Amino acid sequence: MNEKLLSLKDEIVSKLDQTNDLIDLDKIRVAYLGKKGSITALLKGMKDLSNEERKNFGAEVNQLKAQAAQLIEEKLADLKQKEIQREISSMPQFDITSPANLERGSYHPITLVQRECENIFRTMGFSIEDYPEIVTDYECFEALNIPKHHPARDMQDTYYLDNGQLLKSHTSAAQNAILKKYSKNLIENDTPIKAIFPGRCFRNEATDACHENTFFQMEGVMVDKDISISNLIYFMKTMLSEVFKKDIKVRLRPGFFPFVEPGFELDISCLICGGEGCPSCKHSGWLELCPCGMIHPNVLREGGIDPEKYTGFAFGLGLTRLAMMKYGIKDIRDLNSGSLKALSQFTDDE
Ligand code: FA5
Repeated sequence: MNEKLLSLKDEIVSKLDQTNDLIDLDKIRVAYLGKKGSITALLKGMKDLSNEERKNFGAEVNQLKAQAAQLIEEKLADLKQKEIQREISSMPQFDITSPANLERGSYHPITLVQRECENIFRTMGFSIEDYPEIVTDYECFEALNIPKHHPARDMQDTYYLDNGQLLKSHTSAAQNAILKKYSKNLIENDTPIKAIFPGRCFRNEATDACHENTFFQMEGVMVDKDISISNLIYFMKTMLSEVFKKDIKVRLRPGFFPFVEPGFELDISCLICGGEGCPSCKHSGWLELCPCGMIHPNVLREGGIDPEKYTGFAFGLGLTRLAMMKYGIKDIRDLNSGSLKALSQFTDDE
């Protein structure tokens, strides 16, 4: 590689070494690989070179481009992992070694958070639905605008039974059945569909402090005439403010899920620093909590609802993540450990 390119590579490596922040990382990506980035400029400038020069130089610039992209990708994975660890370690302490209170049984932390969310949504007119853990490919994927071989399936590899059924990888698997169950009432009686459906989900993935192969989500849908993103924001904000017992600011960022359009990631203002910016929220003042969006017309249609007349929102709250944040549980694996020492710290007056 020629000297100029080598020094550019050194410059990128050194900048990446000094970066501890996703925003800065993106600035680096744009500065080198963006439309006006320096590596892109080198590629554009090749038109002025002779054929021979272009051949050698082009190969080297492309090599540098691939190396830079890989270095940035690795840094991104590293920063994301550190960010999750930081978020978890700055939570209130949960002591797995504290003596077990075996005199009195206690509810599991996820049960407590789930019941709290259910009560809040019930007061806002939502029904609570139960749904099987074993579902079909149609329920989990096809009805959600994820046909066979769609790349979105890669994110949700799960466990399959010999008969082709599978352990549901997300609570969205119940969406189609819920829409079908209530569509008649919506169309004939103008009764909006308002339902939440908490449930256990399964994914074939390596476990770590923040990922389990078995975890809980809570899905919610609302469908009616003229439902908009403002309704979604209102319900999420109300629910989160109740759960955390304080006013919670929320914001939406674009996110992709084939069953919503547009799709978002909903962030909450950081509970540790109150939105001022701290290491837990990578100094942005925000924490990622709940993917959501406006239900895709194909999904509404598949549920027997005319997307020309009705619109709706859906969200998929990570209930296990919420329980971890609320109770300051550092390692997700403690929740499935069955350890009475760990779990008996939670009591409920019910
Ligand atoms: C979904 O599962 C979508 N079905 C959510 C959705 C619903 C989007 C409706 C739009 C409309 P995702 O794969 O990001 O999205 O998971 C949602 C949440 O589940 C995550 O934010 C996280 O809190 C939780 N989650 C996902 N995988 C795991 C895991 N392995 N361990 C623990 N929690 C997990």
